[in-house]
Amino acid sequence: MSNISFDLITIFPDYFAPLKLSLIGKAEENGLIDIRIHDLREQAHGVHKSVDDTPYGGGAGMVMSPEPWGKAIDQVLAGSAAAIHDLIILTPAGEKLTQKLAEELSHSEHLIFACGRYEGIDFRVTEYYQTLPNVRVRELSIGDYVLGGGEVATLVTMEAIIRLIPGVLGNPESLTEESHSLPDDVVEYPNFTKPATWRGLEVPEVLLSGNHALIKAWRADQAAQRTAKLGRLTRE
Ligand code: JEK
Repeated sequence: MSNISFDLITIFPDYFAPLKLSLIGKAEENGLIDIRIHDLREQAHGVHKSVDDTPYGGGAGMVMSPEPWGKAIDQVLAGSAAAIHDLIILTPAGEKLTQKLAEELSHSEHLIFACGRYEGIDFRVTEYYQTLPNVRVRELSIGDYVLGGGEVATLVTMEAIIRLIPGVLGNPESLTEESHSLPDDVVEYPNFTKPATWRGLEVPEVLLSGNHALIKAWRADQAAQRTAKLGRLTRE
């Protein structure tokens, strides 16, 4: 059994309430994964428990100080028996999350997610943990738009990873299908279910025909049309 551990570090632990729900909640209940959430603020000192400061070199906004991050990450590392740790730092400047990367990360033993806020985390945190032989640091972005922090990006990344862990999905057939058509280069055909007529709209007749070869060809054609419309390249 895999039993991947996830440690999330954030100043907003409440963002992770939805991890109790649905697929991820079940995976944790079933013992397939372990999730621990850490409040970065607990590593901050002083009356204000401040975790940010003004940027060297000037500029707008605030930068997260390295000290609380170092303490929080060291504590997580000390509490883990894993041989290798993947430290994921979400940042708009990161490598784009892809299905291929999610697949790779689903084989990890221990994933640590650093969720920044403000303008992000002092870069020396990335630099320091890159020097440790048992830590793989990855700066990731979930897409080309600007979020307010790393929490939602962490939820997205975790969902993409966790559904790939053996035993998490009820129907692993869909995973086999996905491995042949990655979502970043092949677009799905449209789906229909009952009733056959809804608000005057009919389900395409071919899908009611029972002719599986014809259905397969129709779906391939629909997927190709949608793919072309998005200006993407179809494989084959
Ligand atoms: C982590 C803080 C907010 C907002 C500065 C960035 C170019 C300068 C940081 N796909 C994704 N989008 N956004 C994030 C993400 C955002 C974060 C943090 C992840 C921590 N923020 C923030 C603005 C800026 N600009 C764009 C111009 C920096 C993300 C992921 N993953």
